[in-house]
Amino acid sequence: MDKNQVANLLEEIAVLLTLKDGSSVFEIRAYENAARALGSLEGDIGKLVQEGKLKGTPGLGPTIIKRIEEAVQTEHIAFYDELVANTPQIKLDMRRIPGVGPKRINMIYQQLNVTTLAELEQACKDDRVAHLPGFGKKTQDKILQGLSFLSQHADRYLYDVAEVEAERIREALASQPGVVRLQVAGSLRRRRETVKDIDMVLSVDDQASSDVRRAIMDFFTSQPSVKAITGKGETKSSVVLNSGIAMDLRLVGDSQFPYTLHHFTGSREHHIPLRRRALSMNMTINDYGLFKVENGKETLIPCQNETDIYHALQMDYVEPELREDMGEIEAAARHALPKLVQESDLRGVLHAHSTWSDGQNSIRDMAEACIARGYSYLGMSDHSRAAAYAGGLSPDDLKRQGEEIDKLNEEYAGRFHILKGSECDILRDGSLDFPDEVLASLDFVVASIHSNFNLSQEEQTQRMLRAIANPYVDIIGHATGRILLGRPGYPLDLDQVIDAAAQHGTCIEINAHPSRLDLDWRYVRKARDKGIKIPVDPDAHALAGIDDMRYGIGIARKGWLRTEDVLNTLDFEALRAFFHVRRSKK
Ligand code: DGT
Ligand code: CA
Ligand code: ZN
Repeated sequence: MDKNQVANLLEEIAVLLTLKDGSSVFEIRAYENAARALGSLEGDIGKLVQEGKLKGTPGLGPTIIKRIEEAVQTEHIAFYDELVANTPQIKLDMRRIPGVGPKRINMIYQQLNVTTLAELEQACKDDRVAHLPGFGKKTQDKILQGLSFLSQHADRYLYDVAEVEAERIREALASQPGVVRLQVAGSLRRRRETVKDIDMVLSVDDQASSDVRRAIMDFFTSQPSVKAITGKGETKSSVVLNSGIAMDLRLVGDSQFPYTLHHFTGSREHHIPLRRRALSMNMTINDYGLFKVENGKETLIPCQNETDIYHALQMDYVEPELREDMGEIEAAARHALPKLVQESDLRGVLHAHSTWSDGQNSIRDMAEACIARGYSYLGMSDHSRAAAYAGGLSPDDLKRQGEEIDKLNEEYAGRFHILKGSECDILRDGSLDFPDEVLASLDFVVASIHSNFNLSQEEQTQRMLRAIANPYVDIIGHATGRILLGRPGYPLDLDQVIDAAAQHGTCIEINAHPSRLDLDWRYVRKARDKGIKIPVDPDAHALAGIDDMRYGIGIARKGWLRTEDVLNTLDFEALRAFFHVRRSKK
């Protein structure tokens, strides 16, 4: 387990304790603090455990250190498993309803005697939830909306959660005798923001015996992360993992691998026009192969890899991220696909928080972490005063923070640069939380909505348009405010927002946090087509958050972005010039 997974597990323990009768507040806080402490720790957790270096870390008591060691050494925490087993299923189910926290869950459980979400829905419809102490009609409506959101997103998982699970199994399988090729397929390979299940394709030698195939399938279904086996054969096995994610493994002879990988990578939507193209060229394509059809007879067109398949169809290779039927088939046929941005193209980090607001690390620690990752700049953007819950800064704080940044920049003497910025709240009327002269004193400004989510679409759009038109707003942060699998974004006419951003030269970020991935990739493409520069921003609240940029790159690629479309692929001088020019134009 890596640090983030352990921290997540500790956080889960805190929540489960809250759901348990008679837990001590201190114990709950201890797990919350420990999760936070881990997030701000630099270095490999396995190594820290091995060298006994966790002792003395602020926020980590002896019991919790033991649990962390257990997690690292055994991949699980028995105390957590026990808590899960002892929590009523309906409480766990209710956790997935957007906007319902542990306190409400406990109240519903104690007072209403519901055992399923369907029963809870009925209780809302019978008006029984509104009458609970501290609930009311509005809360009841919100729960109903949450339940409907949930049923639309049932059984999907965040990309990062599925990726970790898939990678663990891929690594284990890769070392098995007889495995020739092995690759993740499906929506995970296409880097969708959420996935239903994990699809994997594995090949063995065409002549491999049944024994070899069976041994691989036995090994797969006996992995420690497998909770249940739902199907088992020599060509396909299906399991459910401990996390609840289902996984299919398909096993083929190596000559069939490219076709099968291509088929199960999808998407279904990509395959439809592709199949049409094949037919128009007297070919047919399925998971067994690509065939030339002549006089009703099919002959296999030999392909070593997916590139060969696309070439046989007189197309350029289509990256998995683009296989969504968004015009990639025609572009590949015209040899006009974009050369997609890569993580290694990123030169620096914009949109990050420090202990000045709700971040967990100092500016210096954040800067050092950026340097360690090869970046050459860090744009700090702590919250503004309206975000009081997040320790938002006053103009005076901002000035003092600027002095700290000046000192650090002096120390780094051009080796590394910290930009002075703010994640400034967009107020209800679309004005900004700082007056112009304060904003003008900064190197760059991210403007975000953190309040008044309930305005009408018209009001919310006008609010956003006003912020976009503000000459000191360089970047719009997490444009829609959505939390994947958590809550939909506030209502916004994104086409109007994109038009306005293009007109004013305002950037719209891809917030790389795996629960946000906001702007959505479908709109990233539209923004790019209008010439908007798009930074990939980690919105890091701790050192570990900086590593989220890779999820943002996945979304950038799904949005057809090239290096030149992504703002923070610019080097420091070019970035500074970019902000300078766009501000002086106003
Ligand atoms: P997901 O699992 O909902 O996140 O999305 P996918 O794309 O991974 O969908 P999944 O797991 O149902 O199937 C994986 C790929 O296999 C899919 O993208 C295309 C291919 N596939 C599966 N079933 C069918 C089918 O009935 N027709 C066609 N044309 N392709 C299919
Ligand atoms: Ca899938
Ligand atoms: Zn924010």
